[in-house]
Amino acid sequence: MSYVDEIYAKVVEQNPGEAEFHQAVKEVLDSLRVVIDANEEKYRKLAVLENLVEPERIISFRVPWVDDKGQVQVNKGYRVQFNSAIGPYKGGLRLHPSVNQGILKFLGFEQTFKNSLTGLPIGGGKGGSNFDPKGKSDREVMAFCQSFMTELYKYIGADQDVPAGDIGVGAREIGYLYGQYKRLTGLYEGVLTGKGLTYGGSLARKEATGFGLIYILKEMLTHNNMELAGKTVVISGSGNVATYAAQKAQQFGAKVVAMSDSNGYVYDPDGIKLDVVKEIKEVRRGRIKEYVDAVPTAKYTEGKGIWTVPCDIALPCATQNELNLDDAKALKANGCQAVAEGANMPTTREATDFIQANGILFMPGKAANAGGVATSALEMSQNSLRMSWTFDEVDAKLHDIMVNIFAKADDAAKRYGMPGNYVAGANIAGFEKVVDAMMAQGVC
Ligand code: NDP
Ligand code: 2IT
Repeated sequence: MSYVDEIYAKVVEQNPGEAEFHQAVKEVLDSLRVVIDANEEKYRKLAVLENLVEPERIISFRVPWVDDKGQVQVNKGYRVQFNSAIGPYKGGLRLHPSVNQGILKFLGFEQTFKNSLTGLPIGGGKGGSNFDPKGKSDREVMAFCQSFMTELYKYIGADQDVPAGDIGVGAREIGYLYGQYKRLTGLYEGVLTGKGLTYGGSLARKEATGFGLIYILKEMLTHNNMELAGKTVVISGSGNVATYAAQKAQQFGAKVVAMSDSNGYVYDPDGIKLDVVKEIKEVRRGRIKEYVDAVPTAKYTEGKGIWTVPCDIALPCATQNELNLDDAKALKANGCQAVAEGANMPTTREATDFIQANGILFMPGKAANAGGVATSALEMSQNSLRMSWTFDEVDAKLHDIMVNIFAKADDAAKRYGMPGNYVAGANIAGFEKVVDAMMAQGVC
């Protein structure tokens, strides 16, 4: 059996019930086959793949808190410290009822390669809880965050592990988490990123994932003799990534016609009005269906189905496995020319294979959404320097990083005879740096 197949079989056997983790490992290992086969003896001897698929550490803990009725609630909390070969663990915290250890392992595994691709000194990690922030009061969210940090603070630090936001974690949650870390440790340090601008946050971090997605999309289009201006774009989700992807796409002259949340999607043939979306989502924490109250010419459809809206470019920016084979076929039938993943693993393996086999350009999440974590690393740099850069300075660095990530993925794909296969390119380029650092540091 090949080394790759052997390791994948072990991952399935030793991590039962963790479907998303299996999926992420398989997708990465499959596209690394060429590299691994060429170095099989050396990698086997050093157990490179065994090390790569096993998190360095998983911290799992109880999170008790009191709700507004005086009832004690208990959630599960986790931090997966996946790989520290190239820097302190770095990656977001997700608060969503679906969170479990397998999902956080898939995210931590992906994060390791993504962070490597940024070119910045950050290892891979991910954490979170099955706590559902939806419908909770600010006080309840604060109580949860304080309890979560009361356990987590023992394992993190500015040079050790630096969490940030992800689904369900934005400026409000980071603020409560930071306050509790400071109170428990007495340290005012860059232990979290995505902080508010008054206490160490970086300009452009909020926008970074969405902006970065559009910068790399534009790069991919340009290299394939296409333009973003004038294109029709569909974006799933209406959270942090989706909103700022839409904003940057519009700035470049594209027309965003649909956005969604977990209840349904809105279609606005005149182009989504982002001030309306921001008012609903960022100010009122409301539902996307409220969009039609402000824009009666738009149409709201309950349930899934956003990928049936005709578009030139599809940007899945909500969650994992939200774009399946049928969705990919619908996109193709409607003439879609490019897909770039704002979310982590939003496209199923079958859908990815179909998209690539049908000549639709495809940029995988670990390259496409790396702008968020890259800007988090820039926030860490600013905290260490005890300085802040201007919005334009951070944005320019973000732009350069995304252009570089495209170049690395493009180059690795070409080096291994798969030009245009940015999935393989991103995985290979991310892998090369992490594995080089792991081997240089010996058995540890
Ligand atoms: P937000 O919480 O701000 O927004 C998430 C959006 O996705 C919401 O519209 C939400 O709808 C929707 N969504 C979440 N879960 C589901 C689900 N199970 N089914 C359908 N819709 C869902 O999160 P972000 O925008 O920060 O994150 C979106 C994606 O981008 C995630 O995959 C995340 O891992 C990834 N990412 C985020 C980065 C960041 O910097 N924030 C960086 C890189 C990647 P609803 O409100 O109804 O739940
Ligand atoms: O998936 C991701 O890259 C993030 N949620 C951002 C992580 C970070 O540390 O900024």
